[in-house]
Amino acid sequence: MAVSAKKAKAGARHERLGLALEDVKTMYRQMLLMRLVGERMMQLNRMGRVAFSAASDGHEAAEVGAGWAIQRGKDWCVPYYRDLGVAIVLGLSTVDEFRGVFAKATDPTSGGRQLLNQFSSVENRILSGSVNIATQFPHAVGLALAAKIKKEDHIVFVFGGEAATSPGDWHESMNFASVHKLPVVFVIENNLLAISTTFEQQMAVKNVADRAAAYAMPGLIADGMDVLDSFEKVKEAAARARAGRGPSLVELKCYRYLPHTSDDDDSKYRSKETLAYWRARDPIDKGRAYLTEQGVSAVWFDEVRASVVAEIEQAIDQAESEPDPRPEDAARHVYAEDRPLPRGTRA
Ligand SMILES: Cc1ncc(C[n+]2csc(CCOP(=O)(O)OP(=O)(O)O)c2C)c(N)n1
Repeated sequence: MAVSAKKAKAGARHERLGLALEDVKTMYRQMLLMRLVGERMMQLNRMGRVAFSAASDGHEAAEVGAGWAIQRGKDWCVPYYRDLGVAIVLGLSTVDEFRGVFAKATDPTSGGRQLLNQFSSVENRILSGSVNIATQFPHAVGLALAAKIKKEDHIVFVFGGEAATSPGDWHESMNFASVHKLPVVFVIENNLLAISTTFEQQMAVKNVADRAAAYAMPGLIADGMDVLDSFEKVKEAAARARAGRGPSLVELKCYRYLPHTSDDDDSKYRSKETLAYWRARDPIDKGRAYLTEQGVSAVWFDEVRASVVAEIEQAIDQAESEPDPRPEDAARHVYAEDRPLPRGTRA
């Protein structure tokens, strides 16, 4: 379309952010993959094929946008359980995701020992976390301190939900990182809910970002339903860390569409109207509208959807057919192996 081409030439948003149109199309595919994986894992749970699921629907733009600010294989990333999109951007394959969902022996993160979505990868520098809220922050700050001491030029990204800014771990980490000017970016995905606890019940400040002032660091706010805005703000914080100017806090304002997990009944704490309000602001629809404006055809969207669906179904078939972990392996990596027994004890 002539009009779209003109708009793109006039300096489209993505170009001002240093992205090519192909990059934005890749971001769109990653968001769609994340959405359809989330929906499919919830269905598999209801079908009785997987024991437990937790989807990240509604967080697509926030996570994919933030993920694009990370230099893959160079920076370290400490995600939390909602960060399927970050893991996808950093290279998690769909089949590996479903190996975790089905808790198979082949699950690369834990061989089926942990809950799903405890992302980790040595190759992609993703540090495994814990479901215990906020424990990831001291780990990330430790990584950043090590980078500073060793004069390495990578930076560290750590993610959490807004409720993760309540425990002391987060405040201590923010303070320590700021005092020592560490190269770390604190990314908070504020979806307004901590299971059933609302944002207003959780904290009295208007924005999570307001808390940054107490630690003398910038507090940026992004529209977490907009992939380019999320990318821009996290990239800005990353540039500050890369330049040795210390940590920042970035709040990505988004919303969770599905129940907290497959074991949660969200009708007990939110109305259909609230959900409809946020559904009308769908980050994937927003991404599609942007690409359409840039001249991307409807056929391309159909093709992408078909390829994502095929990739997911193939991954499910593959993962489900693989072996379950062996019961005798349950405690592997929990206790040291091949260690001599204390003197006087018998095998
Ligand atoms: C220390 C601790 N307390 C309580 C829980 C139980 N819990 C699991 S998820 C969750 C809510 C977290 O909300 P938020 O950090 O906003 O992230 P979201 O799940 O909304 O993405 C809670 C309270 C926990 N895992 N760890």
